[in-house]
Amino acid sequence: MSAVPVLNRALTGLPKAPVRIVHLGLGAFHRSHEAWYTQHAGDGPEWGIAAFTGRRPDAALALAAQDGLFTLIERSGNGDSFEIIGSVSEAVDGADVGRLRDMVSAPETAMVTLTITEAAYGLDSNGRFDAGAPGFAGDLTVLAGDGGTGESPATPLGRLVSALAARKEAAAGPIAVVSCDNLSGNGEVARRSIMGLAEAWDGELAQWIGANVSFVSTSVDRITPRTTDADIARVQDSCGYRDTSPVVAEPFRDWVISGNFPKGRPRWEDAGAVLVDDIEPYENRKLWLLNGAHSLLAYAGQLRGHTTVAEALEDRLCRDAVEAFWDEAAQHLPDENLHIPEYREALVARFGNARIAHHLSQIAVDGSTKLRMRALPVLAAERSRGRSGAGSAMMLAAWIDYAAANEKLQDPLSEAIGAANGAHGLDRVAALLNLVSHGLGDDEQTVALVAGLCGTFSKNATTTTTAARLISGRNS
Ligand code: CS2
Repeated sequence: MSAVPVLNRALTGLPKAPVRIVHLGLGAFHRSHEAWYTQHAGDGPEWGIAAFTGRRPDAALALAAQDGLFTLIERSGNGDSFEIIGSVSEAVDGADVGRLRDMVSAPETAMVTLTITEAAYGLDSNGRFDAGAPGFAGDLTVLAGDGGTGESPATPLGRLVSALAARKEAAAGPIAVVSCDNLSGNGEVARRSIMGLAEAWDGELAQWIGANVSFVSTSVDRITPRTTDADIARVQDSCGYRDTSPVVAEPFRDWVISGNFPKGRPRWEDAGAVLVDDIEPYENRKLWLLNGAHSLLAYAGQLRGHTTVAEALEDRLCRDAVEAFWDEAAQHLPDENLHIPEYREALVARFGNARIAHHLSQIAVDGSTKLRMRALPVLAAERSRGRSGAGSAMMLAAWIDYAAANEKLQDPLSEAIGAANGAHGLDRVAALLNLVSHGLGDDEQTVALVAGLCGTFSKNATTTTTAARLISGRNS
């Protein structure tokens, strides 16, 4: 019996494109989204990606052993289809900051794209950049030592600022920084964080960045669950080669982009990406309706004993809470071009794709940062119209109950959450709300509203509970 070959370029005939994109955050989402769009751009063969991992080298080592190639398993409700993606020309351990500096300072490099997670931008509970946030203070000490200590920055943005300094030194010209994280105004957030770090380190670099770096905002979308051993086995059975790093995604994908690319970009629009002047309405639609519902399901669903998004959506209590939140959010998405009813309908179908085992625990991480963007804007907009905002408050209440049920959360504020959990009753709710947004816990009405909704998603709750009636209005 002949051995199963390992995926590689000779096997596929896919050439390696020259690197013109540097990416930070080599995870499954980058591979199912930007790497796919780049492969499908008409001029894709001219645009290779050098992708750096975040904290661990594993993903880079595994991909490098396959010449950067991986299989995208597109998983619909009816079956799987397989495609080899070849746009990642180089996969690098993120700790290799020397390589990052070399790549970013190459004149051919046109952009740095980011999927570094929302929490990595170092926003404080008022949404402002905090140079004292964990990690940044250490990076600034390392940067101030100018490498004399032999150490390198450890955060993605610390590494990027070091690499931008190399580009300035090399006089390699302007460049775009493109955030692909789920933050509203992500280009502007990236600008504030990168400028904040640069200003704290070297004023001349900050000036250079101000004049040479274009910060592009994007709204990204493709549901990408974690790859399992069964997925790896399925690729081998169906494709006849061994791939240690396939990625699974739903058929749907979307990319809305706004900003300038001073050194060009792939023709992503050939693959369906949309270039717009005003990205905010698209971003709000995606962040509130998709990501907001995801967070609500992540906490409510797990409290109810569910594991995946599809399972949680089947639960009437969770589904009603989602619909109530969507009703509220839709009030603040008035543009007809956003086609909200159709968008909602499509989301129900996407979430309901039970062949995509999208784990609620994966979505539940970093809640303090995510809820700031997913629940609070709708809550504030509702309250400014004199309405209760109970649908959005429900998301906060579910997170607060989830925080009580899980001793150690994966969250940039996990320690403070642990401390706040030590308080009781309204004080506890207020302390936790203050971590999502400083001052929110001082708003007595909001605290009372959220506290009144806590307990809604207990395992034995039914749709006839008072809180459920309060949010849905459809069961009363
Ligand atoms: C999810 C997102 O984990 C999460 O917070 O809400 O990763 C979501 O699956 C993507 O934004 C879909 O495009």
